[in-house]
Amino acid sequence: MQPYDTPMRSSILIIYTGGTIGMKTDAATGALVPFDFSGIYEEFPSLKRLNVDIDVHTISPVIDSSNVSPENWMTLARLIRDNYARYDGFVVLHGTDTMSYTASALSFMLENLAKPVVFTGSQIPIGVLRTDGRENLITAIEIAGARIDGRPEVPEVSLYFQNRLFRANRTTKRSAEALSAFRSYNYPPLAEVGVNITYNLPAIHRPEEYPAELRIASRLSGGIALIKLFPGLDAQILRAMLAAPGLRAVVLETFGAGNAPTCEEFIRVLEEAIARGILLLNITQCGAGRVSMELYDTGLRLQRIGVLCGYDMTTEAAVTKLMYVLGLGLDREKTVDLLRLPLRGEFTA
Ligand code: ASN
Repeated sequence: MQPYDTPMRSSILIIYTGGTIGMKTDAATGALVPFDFSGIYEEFPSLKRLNVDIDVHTISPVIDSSNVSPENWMTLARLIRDNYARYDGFVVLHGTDTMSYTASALSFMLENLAKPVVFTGSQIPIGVLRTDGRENLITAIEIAGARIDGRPEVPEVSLYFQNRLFRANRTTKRSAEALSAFRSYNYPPLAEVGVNITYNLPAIHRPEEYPAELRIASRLSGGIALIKLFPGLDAQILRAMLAAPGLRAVVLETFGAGNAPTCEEFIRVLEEAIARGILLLNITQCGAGRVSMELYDTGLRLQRIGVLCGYDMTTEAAVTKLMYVLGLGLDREKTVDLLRLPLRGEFTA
């Protein structure tokens, strides 16, 4: 039993997958070499002052996140499931380039998650003096271990970067330069970090149950494509793309509030694809705002032929949601039903 006035210690598993955060400068050569996170307490002695016990698991081989694949996401999901009972929270260190894809995928794959899984990384290697990684890492650990009324403060998949905690499946990497690299245009931060960590409690999802075991997706579907419209996109080229063997679903990045050309040939190409059973999911190529297909004739045409509304979903969430939902192997009607529902707070209808 913990003494009454001592806050409970949390046990956190840090999963290091690769990316810039895991690099330090070799003192002898000046080259960037991998940082050994198992020596985390020696490197950051101040971590001992946090009320957490930390273990580190390094996924082998560590990768630049541009090489990440759905197989890596399965490995990550299994690792979290297999360690779920032993830890109060998880911090996933990941390259920033595709972090929003991995974090969005995990948000769908960890089906009954009731513990924090906080993704973070850095723009500057952790072993470089001016790194943003130290603060990102330490605060992510603190958030993963935080509790309110004996329950985890943020029991969902989140992404912490530069003083803000976001719902992971609402994020997108927006800068290859700024330290504040991520944005969540359509959902407020789950926490803002200044002198204190201020949690935005109404924005944080709280599960109805806190099951002891984590259920995860058993597979992710292939056959997903992403097509971004532009004025002058040739209908024949679009037809060829939609005729790709194995294609099952397409995220269509349209203009503004979900609009596309109304010319007959363009609409016919989309109609033919839908008739062949291909699912088309409409999201906007604008960062902020939403698809409302009934607003303009150019959107209404898409709605009438059976293009599905992606509301205010990010590209990352739309792609990984399709992989997850199609991977469930349900019939078309149930698949479409799940695409119309926010499963993990990934859109606001
Ligand atoms: N290329 C790196 C990655 O995504 C970029 C980074 O982590 N800042 O793995």
